[in-house]
Amino acid sequence: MAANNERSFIMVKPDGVQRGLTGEIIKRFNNRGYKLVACKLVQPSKEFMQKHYADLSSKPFFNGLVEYMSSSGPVCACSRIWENKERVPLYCKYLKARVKTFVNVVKTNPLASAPGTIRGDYCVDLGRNICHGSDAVESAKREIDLWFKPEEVITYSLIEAPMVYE
Ligand code: IDP
Ligand code: MG
Repeated sequence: MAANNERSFIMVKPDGVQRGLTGEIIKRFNNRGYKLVACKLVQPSKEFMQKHYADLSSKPFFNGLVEYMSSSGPVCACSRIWENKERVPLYCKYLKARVKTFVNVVKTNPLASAPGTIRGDYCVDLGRNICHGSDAVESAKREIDLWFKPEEVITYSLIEAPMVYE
């Protein structure tokens, strides 16, 4: 089986952790065949969240976002590999669509998110949307490097892979 090993970064936000939805969110990605390669609970500082969301620093909601992400409880940071047999250029597009679709169908606002997606099923407000998913392979790389030490990202074979992939 030829597999691409592009990684995504997914994070259960503080409201998702506080509401006991961490397992549910991890399960959704597991069920679809994503391989979990890193996972930890973190209480990020404001400075850390400012770095994570640096490209949104000019937005009016930036301070509230940083406050929300750093003050009300831990977040659960995860990295996953979606193993498939597509060529990499195609795959990059695919990962973006896949992760964004799982989280929210490219909608940040939960009220606009389709039922069946994580945001569409579990939350209501824009500023309490329970889950982050990187929006591209490049941003996933940046986020994984920010959140994990290299030794925290584990290499292993998924025993069920031949049952998921032809
Ligand atoms: P995304 O999480 O769907 O990729 P981004 O535009 O990257 O959305 O924004 C990051 C996060 O900032 C969102 O998930 C949400 O928590 C928050 N956010 C985005 N837009 C608003 C807003 O207009 N008001 C309050 N919070 C917002
Ligand atoms: Mg985003």
